Amino acid sequence: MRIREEIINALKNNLPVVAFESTVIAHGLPYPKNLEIFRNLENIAREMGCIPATIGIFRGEIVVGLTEKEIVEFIEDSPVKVGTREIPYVCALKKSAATTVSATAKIASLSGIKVFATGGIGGVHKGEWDVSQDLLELSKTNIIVVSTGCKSILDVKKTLEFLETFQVIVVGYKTEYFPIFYNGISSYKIDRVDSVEHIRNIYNIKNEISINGSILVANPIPEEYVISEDEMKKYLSIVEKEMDAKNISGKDVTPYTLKRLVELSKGKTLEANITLLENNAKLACDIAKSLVKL
Ligand code: PSU
Ligand code: MN
Repeated sequence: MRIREEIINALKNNLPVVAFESTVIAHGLPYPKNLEIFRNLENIAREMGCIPATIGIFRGEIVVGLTEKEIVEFIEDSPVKVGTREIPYVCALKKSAATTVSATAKIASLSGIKVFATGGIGGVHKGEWDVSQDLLELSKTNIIVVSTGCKSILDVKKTLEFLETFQVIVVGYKTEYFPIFYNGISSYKIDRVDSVEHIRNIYNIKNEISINGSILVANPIPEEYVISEDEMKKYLSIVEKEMDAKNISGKDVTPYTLKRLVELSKGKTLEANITLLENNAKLACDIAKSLVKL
């Protein structure tokens, strides 16, 4: 594992560091917009006084803090998508791989990073058994993950029940309903927090009483980017039929769905995705800064 020197120094000196995942860049967003978004997220972090750490596997090496040059080469490598359990496999083959929420959370926490910003977490899919490693990783790894809840294609109720069974702390930032995108919020109630100080206190208490696992901070999508449930249903029924016909399953479901939604919505879901990623990056930075305050 290689951690960029700036990040090692920041962690040593108690400066705020925020991790970002690489699956959303490599598999969740179209090229070359994805590169622009990567740069945007890193710039937002810097403008807010934090050090960004984009995580991925680059030619067999786990990298915490991919550089601009590396991320370009990384995307050219057409990296596969890996959750935690696939990390050893791709490293042994010296391949490049994009890390999902599970893999990124695991690597970030191993390197001492406490806050991680993403778009949406994986969850329990509708229909036959398909449960993301993200959920299990969140129950084992000590990190604060800021996300816009999860996508409405998932079984939101079962996802929340899973998180409860595995004792993952879930809080809504300025909302008591679990957010989903692109519809805004679901009808499922969660605990509400209204400040980053509250999140910091929950984090400290959780650690004092040795509750293992993450805090999932669910940050809703801004109102202007909400797409109505009816409109989403229309797109999703098309995507589901296509996936059935093409036999798309397992880890290809999310990337395929994201790509088709962008096309079917004529870019609306892409705009929403970009905004929510930026929004989550900002909240993650505020949390990271609050954690390093003495
Ligand atoms: N949900 C999104 N956008 C994404 C992902 C999920 O709205 O980019 C990505 C994340 O990296 C997440 C992964 O960790 O997909 C989950 O994939 P799976 O369901 O195969 O575990
Ligand atoms: Mn899956």
